[in-house]
Amino acid sequence: MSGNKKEVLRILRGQEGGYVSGQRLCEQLHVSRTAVWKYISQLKEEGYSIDSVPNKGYALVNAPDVLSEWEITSRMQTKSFGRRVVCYEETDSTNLRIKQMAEEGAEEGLLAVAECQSAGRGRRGRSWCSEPGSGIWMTLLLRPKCEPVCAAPLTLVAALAAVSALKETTGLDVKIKWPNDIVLNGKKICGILTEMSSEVDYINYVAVGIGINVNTRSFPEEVKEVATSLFMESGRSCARSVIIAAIMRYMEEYYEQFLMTKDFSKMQEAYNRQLVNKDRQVTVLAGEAGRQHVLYRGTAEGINKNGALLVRTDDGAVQEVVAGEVSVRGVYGYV
Ligand code: BT5
Repeated sequence: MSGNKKEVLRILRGQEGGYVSGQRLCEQLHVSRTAVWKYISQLKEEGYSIDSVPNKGYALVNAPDVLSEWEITSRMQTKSFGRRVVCYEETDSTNLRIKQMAEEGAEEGLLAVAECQSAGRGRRGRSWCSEPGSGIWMTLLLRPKCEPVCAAPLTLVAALAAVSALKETTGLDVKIKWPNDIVLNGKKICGILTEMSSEVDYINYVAVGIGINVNTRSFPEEVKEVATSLFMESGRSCARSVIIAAIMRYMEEYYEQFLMTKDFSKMQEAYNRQLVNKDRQVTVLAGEAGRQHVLYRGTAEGINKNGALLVRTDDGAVQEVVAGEVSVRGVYGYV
């Protein structure tokens, strides 16, 4: 059922505003005219604006900003990433959902998407504010065939995919703040939480969680200093499914590059071009938020092929900063 609805949407989208005859839909879907009419009616009830003209057929005029399985999968242009999507009206955390499905044997490429998370998570026990209906809260399941020590760059793969997709779909000047925040005008628009389950020499799975503030109009007190949304910066609403499909396309491409070398060498240059910290003064801090102390200051020169940030200190030495051990701030604030 949902498969056919997805196909109807996919065919109408392929027509780019033009009309598709009822006959063609029947033939492509191998169903009756009545069935086609039923799918069209259901889509209309869900908020799709579909024009029907006798002797011409159906045309998709407008799609609602919903995160249903058929809305997302009908836009997908990948081989496997995001071809299977599980959508939740509300869940605790899409990372937890993917981890559970991975334990139960789910395949690589499965994507979990939620309209709202009641327990959205950041790194190291921090929380992630996931307001209903306004953002993209999603997690992708990966099963890379490499040693656990090689997995660290996967979080940078996700950052590069997210920044490429956001640039392409919105035209906004989004940048990466090392290692994996996406920022716009000095504030955070997207965060990434990568979690791994592994044996000593074998990765069971990696859950790549991506949170993006898309149509958010305001933030709670505790994050409003650091957070912003695509809507707040551009004044425009964006269709979330378009962004999701673009991220999956880039993610699949970059992931294949990662698997070829088992490091970040093929993407290093592209990443450095998007790096907001590049050639800027940064402060490298150790310890948890609120109790951090300065280790040293220097100029960020970009990342190496393993994803470590190279920082040149005043005495000319170059330090390799490894994600997870320390955090990096601009000298005057978050970026
Ligand atoms: C992150 O952690 O940035 C990772 C966020 C990952 C969220 C996704 S949503 C889908 C999936 N399911 C989950 O449960 N998580 C993932 P970190 O670098 O630790 O940043 C957390 C900090 O960002 C918080 O302490 C706040 O200061 C700030 N923050 C919280 N919510 C935010 C938001 N919506 N937008 C921007 N900043 C936020």
